[in-house]
Amino acid sequence: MYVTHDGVNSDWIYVVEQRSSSTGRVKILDRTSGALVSTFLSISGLNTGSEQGLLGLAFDPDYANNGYFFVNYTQNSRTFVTRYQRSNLNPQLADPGSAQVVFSISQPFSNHNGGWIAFGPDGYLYIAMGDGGSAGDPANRAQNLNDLLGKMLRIDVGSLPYSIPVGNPFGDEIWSYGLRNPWRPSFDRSSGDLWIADVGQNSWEEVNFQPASSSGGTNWGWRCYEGNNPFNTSGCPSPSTLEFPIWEYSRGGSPFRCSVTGGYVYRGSAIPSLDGTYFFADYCSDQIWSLKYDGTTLSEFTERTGELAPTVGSIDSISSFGEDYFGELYICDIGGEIYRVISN
Ligand SMILES: [Ca+2]
Ligand SMILES: [Ca+2]
Ligand SMILES: [Ca+2]
Repeated sequence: MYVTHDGVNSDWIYVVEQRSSSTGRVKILDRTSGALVSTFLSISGLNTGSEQGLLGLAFDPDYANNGYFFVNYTQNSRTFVTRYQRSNLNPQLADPGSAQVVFSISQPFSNHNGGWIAFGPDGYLYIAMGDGGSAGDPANRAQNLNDLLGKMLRIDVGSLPYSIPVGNPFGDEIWSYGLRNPWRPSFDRSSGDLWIADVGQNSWEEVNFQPASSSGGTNWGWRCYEGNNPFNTSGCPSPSTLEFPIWEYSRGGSPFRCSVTGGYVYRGSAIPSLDGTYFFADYCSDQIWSLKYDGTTLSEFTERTGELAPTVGSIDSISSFGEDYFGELYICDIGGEIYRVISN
C-alpha cells in the first residue's frame, strides 16, 4: 500500500500492508537489499472492503527522541488515526500496547476513506479525508464545512488527543475542503508545497497544487466540479472562489484509465536531472507520468511508463509512490511488489 521512512534510520524503509484477511501490517525492509528486517506492527480486526484496511503511516518529526508514529486505518466502519510508540527495547518493533486513538470519524460507505497522513513543514499532522463514499457525494459532505469528510484536516498532536492549530482557517480541524477521495497527497520535502491527487467520479482525474505559502481555506471544488468540468453545481459557490487542478486527465481510453495515484516531487540524489519533478500514475492503466510546476507554469509533462518498465515482475495497480530517507522514489503495486526508481 505504501512506503515511507522514519527520518532516523536511513537504511530502512517501512512498508504498509493494507491487510491480509483483516490484519494490516507495517514491515521494515533493508532499503538496499530489500530483505525483511522485522514486522514492526500488526493491527487486527480491520474492515475488509477493497478500499479499507491500513492506509497510512507517518512518523513524528521528533521520532528520534519520542518514538511516536501515527497510523490511519478503517475499523468498525470508522477511520481511526492512532498514535503508537516504538519499543523501548528494540527499535525494529512497535509497542502494540502503546496505541492511543487520536481521531476517529464514522465512514458512511466503504469507499473514499482517504487514508494519507503526514506531518507538514509546520509540524502539524495533515489527514486526507474522502467524501465518505458512494458516488456523487450524495450527502454533499465535501462542500459542507460542518462535516469533516471530503476535507484536508490539520491538527496539532503535540499533546493527545489533539488540539486545533492557531491559524486553521475555520477555527476547527479543516485546512481545506471540496475533496472527493484525495489519494496519496505529498509534501515536497524541499519547498513545502502540498500536492493533492484527487480521484474523479466518471470522467476526470485531477492533480492539485497548494503552495507552501498557503494559509489554508482552499475549496478544491468537488462535488461542484470534477476536474475543470461541472459535475453538480446546484447550490455551489462561484467558480472564481474555487481552486481548479493544475492537471486533469480523462477517465477511459486505451489503456483504460480510472483512478489517479499521487506521488512525489523527486528530491533524491541518484538522478539529479529529475530534481523538482512530480511523479503520479493511474491505478487502472498502470501509466506513470511526471511534470513540473513552479506555482504558475506547468512544464515537462512526460509519460514515463516505458522507461520505468522493470526487468523483474510488472508494475500494475499502482497503489502509492513512496520516499525513503534520502528522497529516492519507490513505486508500490497492490499485488505486493515494490520498485525503486533508478537511473540506467
Ligand atoms: Ca468511506
Ligand atoms: Ca477538484
Ligand atoms: Ca506487480
